[in-house]
Amino acid sequence: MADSSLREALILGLGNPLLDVSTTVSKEFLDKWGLEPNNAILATDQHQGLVEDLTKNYEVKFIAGGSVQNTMRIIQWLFSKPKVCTFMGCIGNDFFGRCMEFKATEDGVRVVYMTDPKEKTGHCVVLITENGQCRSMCAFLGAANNFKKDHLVKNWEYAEKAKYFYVSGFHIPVSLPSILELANHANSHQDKRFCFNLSAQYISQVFGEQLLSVVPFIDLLFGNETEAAAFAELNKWTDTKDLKEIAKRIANMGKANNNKPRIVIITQGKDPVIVAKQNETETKEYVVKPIEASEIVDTNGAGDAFVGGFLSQFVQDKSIEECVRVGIYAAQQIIRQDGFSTPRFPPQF
Ligand code: 26A
Repeated sequence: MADSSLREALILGLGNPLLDVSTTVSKEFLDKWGLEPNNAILATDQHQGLVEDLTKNYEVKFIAGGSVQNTMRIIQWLFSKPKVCTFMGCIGNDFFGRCMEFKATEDGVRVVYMTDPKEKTGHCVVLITENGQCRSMCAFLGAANNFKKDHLVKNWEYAEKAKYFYVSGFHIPVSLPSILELANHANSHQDKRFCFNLSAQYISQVFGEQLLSVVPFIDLLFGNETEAAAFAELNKWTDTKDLKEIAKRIANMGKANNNKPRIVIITQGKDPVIVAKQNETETKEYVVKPIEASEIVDTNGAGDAFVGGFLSQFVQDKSIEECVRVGIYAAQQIIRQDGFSTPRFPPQF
């Protein structure tokens, strides 16, 4: 693949580094813990003992995860050059943290973790049901929750070097000041782009005000259909449920720098990917080539991989059509696998 435009530290990701504790469970297990089949939530007191119950009754896999870190890893899989992606987040001074560092580094990502010696590395319980079609995630953030802007400022050279920034909505409750620091930096440079993910419904539902404070800086916004609907509700767009219309409205929300028109990309599983651009009347739909249900092992991380595929082309100034095509390719590779591991074979798209 021609990647002459790629250089070290071109992309900077900020998110929660989490170790996934993943397995397939029964519907009864989900019900017992009050978990929905397809959701991502933060663990509460109600989930104390979940990991113990899980590891006692099921064989689990420990896999490096965290949504932004996954996206950075898949981008690196698509590039032959290492360290194009830098990733920041907070881990504990423990075995799981070091395992994750090893894994991400092995995948070619430069990790610039903050370490909190007082907290354990965060983990995320990933429960697969319905033959791999559904996944319920419950995150115990641990050290990931303690990321501080100081760490970003201390390592500002990576922000200076980066041209593309990618942050998840998941990080809003963790360090909004860090997000706004990056967002403002990208905003004040005409050649830089700030990319963001809606991440989960609860971000719009619980952290709506904070989310809206970031929106003016977002150049590229990713989300799925349920997250877009929750965001529409936050904006009280009660007159429509049409995703294309919602995408268009998001694209045209107030922007701090109108010289960089916003692009909104909404995925909806096997249904078409919707792309809306600020100031454009037409919203595009891109068909997803179906894959056999029997090929689907685990949909966990499909959204992260889609963003990775998309950005891998976007940073090379490819057309939106090409970005979507490679996004779908990456997502379909990941759902053929158990857990979010970068494939052991070179990409072919
Ligand atoms: C704050 N929350 C809930 C989270 C996450 C998360 N990454 C960051 N913050 N909840 C789940 N994930 C990650 O999503 C990936 C699949 O898309 C999981 O770690 C999993 O690897």
